[in-house]
Amino acid sequence: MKSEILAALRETDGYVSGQELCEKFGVSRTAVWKAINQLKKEGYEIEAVTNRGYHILSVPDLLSENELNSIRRTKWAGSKIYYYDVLDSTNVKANHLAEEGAEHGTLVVADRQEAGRGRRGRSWNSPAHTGIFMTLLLKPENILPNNASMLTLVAALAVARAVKRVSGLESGIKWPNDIVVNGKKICGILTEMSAQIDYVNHIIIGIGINVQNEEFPEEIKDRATSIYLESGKRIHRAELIEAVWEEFEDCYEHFMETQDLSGLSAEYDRHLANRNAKVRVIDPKEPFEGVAQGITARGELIVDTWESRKLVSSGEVSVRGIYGYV
Ligand code: BT5
Repeated sequence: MKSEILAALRETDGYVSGQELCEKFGVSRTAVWKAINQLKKEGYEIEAVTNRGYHILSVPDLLSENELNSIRRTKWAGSKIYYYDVLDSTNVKANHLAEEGAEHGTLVVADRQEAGRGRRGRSWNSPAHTGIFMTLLLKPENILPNNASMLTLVAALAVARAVKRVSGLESGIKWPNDIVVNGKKICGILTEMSAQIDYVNHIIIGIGINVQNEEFPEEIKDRATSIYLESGKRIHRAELIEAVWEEFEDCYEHFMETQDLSGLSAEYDRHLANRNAKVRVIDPKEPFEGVAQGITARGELIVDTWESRKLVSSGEVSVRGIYGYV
């Protein structure tokens, strides 16, 4: 009920009377009063004016289920939200939930991770009260395992759109899964899948976004940045989470129509940070250099070398700028 009361308070710029809330939710005045007090304890500033009612003055940068549910505008992403102050990794949790039967659209969010994961055993720096660490569970009925890796690119585009919408920052995508601002990483995406040869059990999309960070550990400070550091703005993490999944639903719909990126690749290319840049493709078999041109409808990076055009698929390959990280 707390999140419904919160939603009702947020819907209006003015006051909502206690009576209205009682009637709307079929509860007693004491129950409303208790819920308001709990919200205040959590950091919401709510004023109560005799004869007028309650009015919300400010909202804390919280990621609780109440907060997330009270601003939810998505159709299915986040239909069930699990929030934790701390987890080892939201991807690990989402995987467990998937195996226990959690539904398509379940979202796991944590304020801090103790073992945040990057790709191929790397780690993701996940301190408290600063970032977004979240994982969406997909149980699509008709997706082929070979197509699942493209979802990382779908999510990257959704994050780039959402960051722009909420903070005003223009970001680039460093193929395939990094979102960068001014050459530094603000977001990483880790997509994992449980599948048989021709059948997907579930897919989880883990997204980490640096939002309020003011500094980073020595080993990543040259290549990591945050929305705060780049824009000077203190945006609400919950608002950004909501925006990411709203944009994701739209991008995902395009993706599912064709099960490839044909409807999204032009927009992805506009965001491609290493477009027209010289890159080194760190292929364990045969590293090479060339100029990145864009992506194919299957999400491969098109790289022109001095002798031929090559299509790079994400799997085992890393791409680095010749003159820096991007
Ligand atoms: C990624 O891996 O970029 C995927 C990161 C996914 C993190 C999310 S958080 C929610 C969900 N739950 C998880 O456990 N994971 C996902 P990769 O491309 O391998 O990049 C990892 C590298 O980025 C590290 O080796 C560092 O160099 C750098 N790095 C680590 N933490 C960072 C941070 N907070 N910001 C920017 N760069 C970071």
